[in-house]
Amino acid sequence: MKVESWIFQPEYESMKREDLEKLQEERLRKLVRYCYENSPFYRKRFKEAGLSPDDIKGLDDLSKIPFTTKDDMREAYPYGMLATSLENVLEIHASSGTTGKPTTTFYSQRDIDIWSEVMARIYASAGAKKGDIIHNAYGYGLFTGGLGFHYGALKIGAAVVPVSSGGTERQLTLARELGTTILCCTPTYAMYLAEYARTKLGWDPKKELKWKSGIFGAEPWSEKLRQRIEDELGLEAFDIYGLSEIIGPGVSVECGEHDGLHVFEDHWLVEVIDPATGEPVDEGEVGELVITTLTKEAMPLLRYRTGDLTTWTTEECSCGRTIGRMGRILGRADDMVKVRGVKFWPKALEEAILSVEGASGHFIAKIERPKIMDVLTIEVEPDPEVFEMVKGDLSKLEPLRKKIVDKVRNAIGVTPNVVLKPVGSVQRFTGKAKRVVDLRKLNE
Ligand code: DLL
Repeated sequence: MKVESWIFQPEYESMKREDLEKLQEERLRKLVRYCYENSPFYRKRFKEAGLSPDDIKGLDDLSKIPFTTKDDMREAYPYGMLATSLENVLEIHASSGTTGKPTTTFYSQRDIDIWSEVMARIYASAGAKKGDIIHNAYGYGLFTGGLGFHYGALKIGAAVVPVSSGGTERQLTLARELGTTILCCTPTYAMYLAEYARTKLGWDPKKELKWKSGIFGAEPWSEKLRQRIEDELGLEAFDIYGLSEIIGPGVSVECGEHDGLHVFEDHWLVEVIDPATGEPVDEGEVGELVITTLTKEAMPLLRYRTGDLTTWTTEECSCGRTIGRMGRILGRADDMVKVRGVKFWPKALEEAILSVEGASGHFIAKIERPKIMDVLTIEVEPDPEVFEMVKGDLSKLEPLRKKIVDKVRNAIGVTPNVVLKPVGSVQRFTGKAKRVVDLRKLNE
């Protein structure tokens, strides 16, 4: 199904690039002065770099400003990145901090207004409008997904069902009974919803559910997964990108062309750099995304290194937006796994496995080093229909298993052990999926 994608604020999303750059320049100058005057963190940074706000006159001076990193954010925990008085703060989010110190994000009223605005643009791009019923299955809580999608729905005047994550059967029942029209969740959860509807409830999801579009993000996902979700749920799937440090969801989204994600450049100033040297890469080349928050108040960030790898283009898009587009995220530099010296991203495994007919997208990959050599073992469930056909006798699916081995070997250059598992035995995720487990680290 193709929805009617529209532009919420053409005055910003479709402005002449010349005007956009002027606006960015003005906002950058203002922001730099604001940071210098209000953020103890940035004042110190500027002094250490021998910089004064007067040195930043335009976009060409951006590279004089030092990068801000996740480590800076961790060190500043809990309040060190705040650039306004605590009285102006209305909302605080924190990361789980499972790998080190957590990080915090602060929002003033102005920041929440910006968040609502960029999320409204995202809904419009995915064809949502007043009259729609938003099924918001992103987690509400410290994770920014739930609330970000909530604020955007209010802004466009759509009804939002704050179902949050988990309770899959209840989600599906509610979706059917209320007739929700737009699905918002992680792509892996969308796949699970489709599977659950089909196998556990015996529904044809396309008939029982009214979802016409889905806004999926918070984790890397492949074109193959998009195809599966679209085929099974009969909706148009849009990729959305964002991160808590910048705003939460709301940095960029696909339009109806599905040829990259439009970044709201009036708020987010983009650079793509070579992660090793910090130098800019050319348009179209892969590099690390760096973002400067041009308009934020409580926790503005200058040249924040996201760790996410992508490409960038300012070429005009046929949707009518003039703002630039980033490519779909390939992965994070630190999520890349190395097996027997070969590096790859989890997304490549997903793409390879889903390209095999009869394989489901439910898999978990484990990397171990029992002796000298790394061993990659992938546990994969067959599609429920295929599983049913052989009456649960997985030994009858040897050709399928071999096909998966071949596809993965061709995709990443490492031969995996593939083990087929009964349907329902591989872990399901309601939020961000973790499908590659590196057991070498535990044994080090
Ligand atoms: O995941 C915000 C969000 C919520 C985005 C809902 C989209 C939808 P964090 O938990 O801080 O925030 O995680 C941010 O997730 O740096 C990327 O590595 C990854 N990520 C987010 N969106 C995408 C995407 C939210 N569309 C981190 N594709 C980011 C690939 C994504 N990776």
